[in-house]
Amino acid sequence: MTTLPNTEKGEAFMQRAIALARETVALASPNPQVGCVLVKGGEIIGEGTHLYANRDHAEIVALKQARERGIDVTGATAYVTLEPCSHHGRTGPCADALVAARIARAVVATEDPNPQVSGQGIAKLRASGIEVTLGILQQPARDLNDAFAHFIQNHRPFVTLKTALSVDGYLAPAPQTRTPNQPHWLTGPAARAEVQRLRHVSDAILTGIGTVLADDPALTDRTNQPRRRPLLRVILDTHLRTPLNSQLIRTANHDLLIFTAATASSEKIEALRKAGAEVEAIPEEDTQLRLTAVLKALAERQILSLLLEAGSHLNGAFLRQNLVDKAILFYSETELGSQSLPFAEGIASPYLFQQSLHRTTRTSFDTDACITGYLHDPWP
Ligand code: AOF
Ligand code: ZN
Repeated sequence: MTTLPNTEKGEAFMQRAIALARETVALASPNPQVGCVLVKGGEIIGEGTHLYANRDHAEIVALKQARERGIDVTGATAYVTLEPCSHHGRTGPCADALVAARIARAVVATEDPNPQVSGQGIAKLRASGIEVTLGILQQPARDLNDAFAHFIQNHRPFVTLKTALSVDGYLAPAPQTRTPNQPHWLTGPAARAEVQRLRHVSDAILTGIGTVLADDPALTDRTNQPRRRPLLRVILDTHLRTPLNSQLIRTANHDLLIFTAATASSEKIEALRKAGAEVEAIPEEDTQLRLTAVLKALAERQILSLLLEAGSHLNGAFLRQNLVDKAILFYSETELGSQSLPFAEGIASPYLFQQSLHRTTRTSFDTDACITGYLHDPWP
């Protein structure tokens, strides 16, 4: 008798595979987060995840674990959060390894959006007589790999705009009413901890020179959770005004990238490089750095996910150019008043903007509300 994969037990094994995949946050990129659970006789006989540093895919790790325990995997069921691959990349095809291992069934949460695989891994398994069930817990499995899915199809990072707003929809007090070099906090500690988590799940974070001068932010991932590569901190600074004594420069450690105009002064470039920043020229468009060129340069560095933590100007530019894929808006209970800075230049109200989001969720962090939603669905 075979247990049906869509029974509660089947779902529980897939839940376990998803939980395993979730643990690889910041350790799998630029590959997807994947988990695999091998089950025989109703028992888990092997488990695996993919860590980019270790090369082996999740299925291979799980097969090795079962074999190391001296267990024969013949006839087992593999629960995998992503379709087993069919191609030769840094490793051989997992579909072939599962066929060679003579498993009986595969339960797959979602197809691989990688055009080199998409459907072919499943086809390979089926052609070898392995029974494949597709789509168990598809949405939570996909949620783990939004950035991967977007990147592998569009060759551009998945951009998440994050902002903290007043209850009346403003980003910050007007500059003339503020103390320079000091951030103005709207949201509380719980929301700020969530922002740290958002930084942790991102490959890079980007802001503009305006925010650097106004807030002197560090833009670091302070979760103390392991990451395979440092969070790349990116500044758009057309005229190289980043102060040498800014927090960003003082904490630079092979993780600070300044994009500037081709016309930037070579002395300034030299000084910033000496201070530990990497400086790269980007073509201009209407006196601004071309954002599509910025995203292309980041893609070349294998940046799959980009967190935009910027001011009105860049928020507006990214949104107007339709380059934001997901938005996360925190609303505090504080009121700022109509003289304050807008959430995004050219966009009258964040509440109106929210109407254009899909798959919105509402949560709260103490007294702060959090609205998330997609502008583009990263999955095909
Ligand atoms: C799987 N299981 O655990 C992962 C998969 O260069 P490679 O060989 O590491 O291949 C990377 C591609 O393999 C990646 O783009 C995605 O399509 C797939 N990832 N596949 O069967 C895994 N991580
Ligand atoms: Zn694979």
